[in-house]
Amino acid sequence: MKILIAEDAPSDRMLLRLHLEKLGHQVSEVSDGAELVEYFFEHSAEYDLLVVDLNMPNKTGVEAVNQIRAFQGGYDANWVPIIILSGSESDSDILRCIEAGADAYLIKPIQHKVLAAKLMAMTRLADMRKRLIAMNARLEALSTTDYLTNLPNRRAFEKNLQDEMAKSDRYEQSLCVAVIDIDHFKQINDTYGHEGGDVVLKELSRRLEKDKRAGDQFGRIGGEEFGLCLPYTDLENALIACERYRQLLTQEPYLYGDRRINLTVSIGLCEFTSENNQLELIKQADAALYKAKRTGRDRVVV
Ligand code: GH3
Ligand code: MG
Ligand code: MG
Ligand code: MG
Ligand code: MG
Repeated sequence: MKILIAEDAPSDRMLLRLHLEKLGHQVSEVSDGAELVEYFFEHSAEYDLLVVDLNMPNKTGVEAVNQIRAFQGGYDANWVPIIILSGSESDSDILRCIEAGADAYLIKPIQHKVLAAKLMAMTRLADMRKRLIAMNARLEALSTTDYLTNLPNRRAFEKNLQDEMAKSDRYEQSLCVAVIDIDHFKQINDTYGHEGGDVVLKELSRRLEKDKRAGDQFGRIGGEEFGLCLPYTDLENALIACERYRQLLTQEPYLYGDRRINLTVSIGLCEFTSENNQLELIKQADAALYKAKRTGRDRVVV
């Protein structure tokens, strides 16, 4: 483990360091509470554990721990366990330290075996936490990513759109939304099988992600339907962008084994105004899409 010690008494600090190093840990040290807070805020990602003396000048161990815990809540990726060392056996001191956010309290003089045991327990705590964070990140990715195409799914797309709408409102910037739908996709499935259809959906998504303008956001919002959010873009420029996307998706055939699949897409586009909410916005883009379908497909309609 990489351990940071905060201890004002030089001899205590040296003994502690030697002992921890003998146990195989890497140790750095600071000599008071203020130094601890300042140093740790800069280097929190580098350490696995803090060992903090209770009585120190400038800032006590409790004050330092309080500040560190206020700065990094329980879900901060750089959270580390903290052990307090103190000469005081007072129950209220123990309570104070744990309340401030310390995870263990050891009474000086430190018994080496007790310290080794606490280190083991703290390591277990830190490992469990790391695993929870990793699991949480995996679940988060699963719940926002479309399994087939790896694009944001409908839920994630709507969340991103909501955020962009709020920004657009606040900074008085234009924002456009489009729905892209593959024309006669059922026929593609009928001709090449569902697997051929899937290959097309994946390749189409890859093209969108690869050649999208900076800031544009896509999501798979239905079977063969994709949402497009164009921040900082007025209708005139959105039309140009959508026309470019239409060509990107339709100019080159899609390869399925040795077969080449040609397709067209229809795009419905609309502009966000502070009067329409998200639901209405997508509905409006859907209405434009319907019009594109009715008037011959293979086109962008506002
Ligand atoms: P239109 O031009 O009017 O949009 O016609 P369309 O055939 O594209 O529209 P329709 O809504 O009738 O058909 C969409 C098809 O998309 C039907 C459905 O089986 C297919 N589909 C939906 N999700 C998937 C998928 O994940 N993979 C594959 N291969 N096909 C899918
Ligand atoms: Mg001290
Ligand atoms: Mg349809
Ligand atoms: Mg379709
Ligand atoms: Mg459709």
